[in-house]
Amino acid sequence: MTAVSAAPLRHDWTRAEVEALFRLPFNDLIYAAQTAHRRHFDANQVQLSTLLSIKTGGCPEDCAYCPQSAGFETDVDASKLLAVEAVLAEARAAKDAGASRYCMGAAWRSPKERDLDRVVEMVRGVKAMGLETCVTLGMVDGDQALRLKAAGLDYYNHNLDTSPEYYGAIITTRTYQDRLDTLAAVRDAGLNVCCGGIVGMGEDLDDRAGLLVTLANLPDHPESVPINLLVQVEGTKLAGTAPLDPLDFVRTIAVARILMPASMVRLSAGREQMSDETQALCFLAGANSIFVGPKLLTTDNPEAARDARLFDRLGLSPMPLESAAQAAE
Ligand code: SAM
Ligand code: DTB
Ligand code: SF4
Repeated sequence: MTAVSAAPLRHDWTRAEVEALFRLPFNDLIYAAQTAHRRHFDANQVQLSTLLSIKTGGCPEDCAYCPQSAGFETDVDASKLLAVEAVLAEARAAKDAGASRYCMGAAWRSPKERDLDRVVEMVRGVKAMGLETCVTLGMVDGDQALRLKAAGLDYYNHNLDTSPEYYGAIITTRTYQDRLDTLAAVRDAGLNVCCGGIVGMGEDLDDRAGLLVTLANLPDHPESVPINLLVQVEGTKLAGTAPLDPLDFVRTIAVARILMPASMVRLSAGREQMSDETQALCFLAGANSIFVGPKLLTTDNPEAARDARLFDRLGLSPMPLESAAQAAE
């Protein structure tokens, strides 16, 4: 099935409208989300991405969820920026394992120029393998975004994480506006935007609505919207947070799909802790991208065999690179 055009994309959602979507009877919400999904995508294809931490831990930021913040005692060992060749070897292996997109993440507030030089080489090399490329390096300015674009970068990931109201309870070392400024720099450089957030951080329904309405009302919808379920890591400020009802997670995916129908909605962190049945509901609600491989950045992700079994049980197949690229057109 090829993508068909649908109603024009909206950027004028009100908070009340989005909260009302969250409160729909579950079946009505999922039906609306699946309908929107089928207007733009093949409902039985899911994009496979691979993630690599190219610089781990020791981060100066205080994000309350993050095991890589230097402010928390966690099991994460800090390491320096990897060598270009080491990253390219990992990317080759990911391609051989069937990934069509390769994402590289660094535990930085923002990249230093010398570090960016090396990341530019990584992007060039991964792109030359025919993989879609994505990096997440913290805050970037216009010049840095342009250098990454020139190297062949397809997507820049930078999350808003939560609603503007709840944000201050999660991060104090950079502002919501800092994040919006980075997103504008990325967009102005002609890069595709990958931007989403985390749920299960003790926020309420209004905050989940506030995150999604902010994303949907950006001048352009992010082409990729990662929805992470908090992975609770011992030692971080959010360890011990009351877990989110899995059906409220599914609702978040469904509302993201309805608000941003032509974007890739990525079922990101938290799959290792989720049942196969919850993941199946996420796909039904319109999630069409996942990270594969045994690790996210520092935490566990399902083993390849579990994902292969799940795809088999659900009759899902990996999305070809060309179909994923259409979402970014
Ligand atoms: N340091 C850069 C930054 O924060 O801009 C890039 C890497 S950072 C680890 C990328 C994203 O991972 C964060 O924005 C957050 O949404 C997500 N993340 C980090 N720790 C997480 C956790 N424990 N559970 C779920 N998502 C998490
Ligand atoms: C995103 O939104 N989720 C990914 C990716 N962007 C870089 C990262 C998830 C990290 C989960 C915690 C960890 O493994 O350290
Ligand atoms: Fe640092 Fe990114 Fe973790 Fe925040 S989310 S502490 S910026 S690595």
